[in-house]
Amino acid sequence: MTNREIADLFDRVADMLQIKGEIIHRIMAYRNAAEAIREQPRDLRAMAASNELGTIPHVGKIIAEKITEILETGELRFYNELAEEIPAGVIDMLRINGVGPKKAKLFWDAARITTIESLEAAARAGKLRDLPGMGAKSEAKILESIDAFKRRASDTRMPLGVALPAAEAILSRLMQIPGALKGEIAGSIRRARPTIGDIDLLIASRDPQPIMDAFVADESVARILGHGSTKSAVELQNGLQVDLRILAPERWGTALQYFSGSQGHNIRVREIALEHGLSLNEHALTPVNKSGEPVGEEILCAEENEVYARIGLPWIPPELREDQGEIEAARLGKLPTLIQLGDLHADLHMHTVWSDGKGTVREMAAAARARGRRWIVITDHSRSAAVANGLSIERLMAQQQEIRQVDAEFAPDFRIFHGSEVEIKADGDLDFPDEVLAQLDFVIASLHVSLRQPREQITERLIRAIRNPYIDLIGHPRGQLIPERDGADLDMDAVFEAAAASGIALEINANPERLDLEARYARRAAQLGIPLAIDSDAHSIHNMDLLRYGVMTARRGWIEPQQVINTWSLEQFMDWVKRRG
Ligand code: DGT
Ligand code: CA
Ligand code: CA
Ligand code: ZN
Repeated sequence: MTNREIADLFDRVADMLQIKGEIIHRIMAYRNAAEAIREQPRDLRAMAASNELGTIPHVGKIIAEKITEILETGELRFYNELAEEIPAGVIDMLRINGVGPKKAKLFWDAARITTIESLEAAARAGKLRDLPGMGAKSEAKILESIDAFKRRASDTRMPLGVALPAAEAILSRLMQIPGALKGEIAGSIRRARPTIGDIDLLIASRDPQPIMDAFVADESVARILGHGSTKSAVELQNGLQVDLRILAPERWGTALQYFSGSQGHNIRVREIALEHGLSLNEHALTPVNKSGEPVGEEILCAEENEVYARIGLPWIPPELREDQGEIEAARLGKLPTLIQLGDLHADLHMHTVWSDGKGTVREMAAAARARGRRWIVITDHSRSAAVANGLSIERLMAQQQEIRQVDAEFAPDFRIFHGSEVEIKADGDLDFPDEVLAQLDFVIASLHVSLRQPREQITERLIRAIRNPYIDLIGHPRGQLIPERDGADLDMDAVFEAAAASGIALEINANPERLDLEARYARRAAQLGIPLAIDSDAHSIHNMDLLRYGVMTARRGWIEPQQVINTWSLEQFMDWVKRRG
């Protein structure tokens, strides 16, 4: 069994315990273990053999025993016992948005529904609406969710935040092998798509065999799908496919250009090459006549910029290569100067132990300073966010004292400001009154609850927050979760119009589970002159390193440094905040 299969099994155990109404503590033990196993790059079998299972977070003695049982017998008795009690289809129903364990049990007990298909049939026949706690509305919602589920099930893309670290780890191991001259992650990762179909690795070498052999034997590999001397493919423990191609260094440029995609971009580039009498493929440029027959020697490109230069274009940053106007901009010499991680001086959204974070104010500040930031804003959750241990007004004011004290310790080279991530409540009210907000240095407002309100209602709710002069930034504006939850049904044109009018900033939340605003919306917002912020939303020191995903997303959205408030000087930032009230 692969790590992923073991993780899936534990998730199913958690689902079953949930339907049985077990205590949350017991359910979370399996959920957390599943998540940690999915993120574990090393093969569990090897870790079990060397007695290292206990080094995996959330894997204690009981879980470790269960892993060992699965590895030795191929099954888990505890799971089998639960499966005898609960039909598999009832557990599948939990994957439908709006069907939690209570509803699944209700449908099973009261309506004998034990599969997603029979759930859909019952909803279509109008048989769910009369069950306790249900109605015509919730019945229609379930039908909608079943449709969304079917779309998702046919799409097995992985979040960038999972694929990129996996790709980096493998590539860095392969680059240690003598003879590996250049290496790069190509494909959709290089273009910073928020979800990834498969990983494409390229290596330049004159001696491919040892690198290929090491690749298919890598510790993260679960299955070998193909093993050749220049091209191989494997499936990782986490289910991702990786393609590796190894080529001669003099052909590096054409290969990297080709395998970085997108297909749409490449089609345009090939057309332009033909206008120059050149046929372009992954190996080379070849002079051709009007009927496309070769009329000269191959032109090799060792660097990617040579490919573009040969056809009269400047090098185009990979994040832009989606045929979304980059070819036209390149031809006109109007490509943007894209933002880079080093341009960010500040992180304006993070949590501490005061709410649901893991670090203290002092720890978060020290970690941010160590990462080269010059100031941060502490923005813990507000009082109605009870599950996130949101701060009451009293605790907020106590926190302010602590922040002022720690700020004095760090000033003047590094500054710590006091903010809040204020809930926009279901009725559209903000969680703190204006006179409290006025005492904070920088205020974020975010939607976390009732994200499925109808378009008009949720748009109006967000716009009310945007118009409040004490709010400086809207956090993760759309509320999407990658890969499983679409954003709220917002009228983004109306949101942008209100934001531009109020002068508020909108966030690109860098957490790879959010990446919200996503690139296309960030691009639109910036075109309208709306300032953006790129924030880690860190809940631990370690999360601060997620900022790079926000930068990747911003680059994909054509964002230049001055459009992002985290790149401004401290004076410029403080002036802007002061003008806002
Ligand atoms: P993904 O894997 O679905 O997230 O997206 P990509 O863009 O990584 O796509 P993938 O892995 O199928 O192929 C990597 C790149 O190779 C792709 O972006 C462009 C290039 N490529 C692959 N197949 C074709 C093709 O049939 N035609 C063209 N023009 N380019 C291709
Ligand atoms: Ca790919
Ligand atoms: Ca591929
Ligand atoms: Zn947050």
